[in-house]
Amino acid sequence: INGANTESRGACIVLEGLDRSGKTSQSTRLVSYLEGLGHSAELWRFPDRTTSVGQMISSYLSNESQLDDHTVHLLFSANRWQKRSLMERKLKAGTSLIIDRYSFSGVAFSSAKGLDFDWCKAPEIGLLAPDLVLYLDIPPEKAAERGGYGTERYEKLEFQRKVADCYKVLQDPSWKVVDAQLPIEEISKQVQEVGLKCVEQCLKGKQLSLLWS
Ligand code: DGP
Ligand code: NA
Ligand code: NA
Repeated sequence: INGANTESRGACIVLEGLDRSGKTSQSTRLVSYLEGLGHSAELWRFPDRTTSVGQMISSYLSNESQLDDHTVHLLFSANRWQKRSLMERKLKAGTSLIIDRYSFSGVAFSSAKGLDFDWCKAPEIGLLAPDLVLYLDIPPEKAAERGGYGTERYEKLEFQRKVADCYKVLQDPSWKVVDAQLPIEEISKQVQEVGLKCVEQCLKGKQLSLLWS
């Protein structure tokens, strides 16, 4: 990426996991922790339901509209592309982005429906690659027990089992897998430790890269 070489920058940290795995609380906590240490950090989430594309996604998820699976996949991807340049600007300006779901959700949820894996990855090519992926690992059955699912389209045990299998295919050794069944404070501790290490590497000028790398 142009001009990124040894500039100090913010870290791009993505949290992934099944619905009800605790991503949202852990992302929020990580942002507070980093800010408490004096780092600039923002909480982001995908889908970003505030954009025009995000509103289409939102109405699909709440079953207010029906869309072909491929179409939905491309909308989720477009929703990330809508934010790409802002992401790059923020990171280069030194703000770390803690992101609740990203392209890995895109591939896991769509390939769980039976769409071709490589076809699912294709529209994500060229988006910024995260510096760290934190995977909150929870058995689908346990996630389902957590206060029950909401009424959104994907919040069904049978489907979440498939998503879990797809995440396993996507996982690589660079991911940090955290046991999401540990006490919340223990999870936070682990998340903070690797999160801070990642932020420090980026401050030292770790290069930004692109998906899929
Ligand atoms: P959330 O706002 O994190 O609860 O996400 C809403 C739902 O959408 C959740 O079940 C995960 C799913 N999801 C998130 N990103 C994508 C994506 O890129 N593609 C597909 N198909 N589903 C996604
Ligand atoms: Na959800
Ligand atoms: Na969530």
